[in-house]
Amino acid sequence: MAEFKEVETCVESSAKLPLNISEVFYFAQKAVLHPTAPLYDSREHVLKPACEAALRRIFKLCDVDKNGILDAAELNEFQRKCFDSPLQSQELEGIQDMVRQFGEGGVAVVNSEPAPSPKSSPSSYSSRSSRASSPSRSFPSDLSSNSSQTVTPTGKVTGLTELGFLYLHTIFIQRGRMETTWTVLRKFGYAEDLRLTEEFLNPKFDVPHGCSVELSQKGYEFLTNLFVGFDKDKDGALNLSELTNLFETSPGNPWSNQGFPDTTTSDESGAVTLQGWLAQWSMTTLLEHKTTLAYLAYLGYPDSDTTTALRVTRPRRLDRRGKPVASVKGKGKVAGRNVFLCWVCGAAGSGKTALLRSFVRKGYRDAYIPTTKGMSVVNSVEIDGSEKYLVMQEFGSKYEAEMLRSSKKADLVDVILYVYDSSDTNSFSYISNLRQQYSLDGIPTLFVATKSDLDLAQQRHEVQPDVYCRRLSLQVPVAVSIKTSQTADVFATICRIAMNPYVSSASLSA
Ligand SMILES: Nc1nc2c(ncn2[C@@H]2O[C@H](COP(=O)(O)OP(=O)(O)OP(=O)(O)O)[C@@H](O)[C@H]2O)c(=O)[nH]1
Ligand SMILES: [Mg+2]
Repeated sequence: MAEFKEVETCVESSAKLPLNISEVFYFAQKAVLHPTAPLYDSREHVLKPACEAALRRIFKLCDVDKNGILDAAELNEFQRKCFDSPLQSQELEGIQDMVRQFGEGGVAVVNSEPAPSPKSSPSSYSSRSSRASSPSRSFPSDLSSNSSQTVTPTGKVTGLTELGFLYLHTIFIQRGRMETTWTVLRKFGYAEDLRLTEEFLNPKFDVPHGCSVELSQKGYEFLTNLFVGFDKDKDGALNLSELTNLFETSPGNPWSNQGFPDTTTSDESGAVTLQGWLAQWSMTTLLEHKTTLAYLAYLGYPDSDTTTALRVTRPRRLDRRGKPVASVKGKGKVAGRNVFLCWVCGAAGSGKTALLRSFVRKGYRDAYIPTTKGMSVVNSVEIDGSEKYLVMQEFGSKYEAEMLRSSKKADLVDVILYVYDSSDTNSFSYISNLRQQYSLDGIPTLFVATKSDLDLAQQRHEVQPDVYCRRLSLQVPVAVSIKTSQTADVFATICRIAMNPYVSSASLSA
């Protein structure tokens, strides 16, 4: 076995005596189900890099309070998730002793300060121990317990560091307990190749056409806890380094090329607030719920089934048909939907971006920067005491027509906002043409006249905007000036329309 490292086990057996017959089958099965090779380099006596990386990631996910140490409660939760059985009392202590004997830095005193992250590779310690030539089944501590704190003689509470966690798995493997490490890896969604499985990242989740996806109560709870855990300076916002830490167990910030954090509310320094964080996830879930599902897996959602963090709403079509939906509080037709999508259309320079930016409380800019690629922002809006999320999208003049042409995409829109510049004579005809070109009448609609701080211009159009709207039985345009912060409660108005879609659809009267 010393020469041929690929040999997992050597068992002396005899069919005649008989000797070790069941052992032969046991070890043969084990070699297939819990192979050593992907985990451990038997020549160098170290964990293989992919295994080490996976275990480091698992450690981070289990370290709920993010102090760099797994304390008794965290280890017990880990134990519950992986082995579904309690730790024997004293075992926690036994584990720490074992880790201490194995190498330095594996156990640390639990305090409020984060433990320094391990710099040294476990290779520096692993070579001290050699792999047992035949696996033992006597190793008792598959970490399990009704967890007692481990306390040093000086009365200090201790726990396992990331390095200690790696030591522990090295010990398991060296003692032939590969199944323990494999169980842990599989419970955390890893496949044989030590990558997260496709089913874990992208579980089956059916969304009937026209329905939308929102976060469930459990989903919001998880994301709130995550936020609180990573808000190390307790200032109620996640700054860049806190966000980087949070996304360390994932491929990175999923919104980095979408203009985040300008897409949601943040504090003056640009750190995302809890409100902004939950709003951003509400938007992601509405627009691309598969990203949310993958990130729930990456970020350590506690259920093995991540779809419990989501819920599917009823189709918008049903809300748009039938009787008008009377009350916002009503538990009738619209009850349950909390996240709404609003498209913002209008001529170039009419003030769409300014409106979107003001919605997420970003400062007004005098300079005109035309929108070249789509932009989506989200914020919460309080409607009669309940909180709704409103997602507002602008596409840029190049893509606007394409979006409006796609009836499949338009089925997912709750409100179309037609924006025109009230100081520009040609602005209104642009949206009137748009409406003529595409059949968008079934979608609830609101007109907004921007730049009300400037002189009102007569629109070069057969009828003036007020008359145009009245003819469609729609509300007359809402006049706003972002420059002077006069938003006329337009965002709440949009939400109310989204919640009462029947009453603002032009098709009924056009
Ligand atoms: N006076 C005044 N100017 C405004 C107001 N809102 C926007 N603007 C200015 O109008 C110009 C265009 O605004 P944007 O919000 O970029 O217009 P847009 O509709 O997004 O333009 P595109 O992205 O090119 O389609 C900018 O220079 C803004 O500063 C307002 O309320 N009052
Ligand atoms: Mg723009």
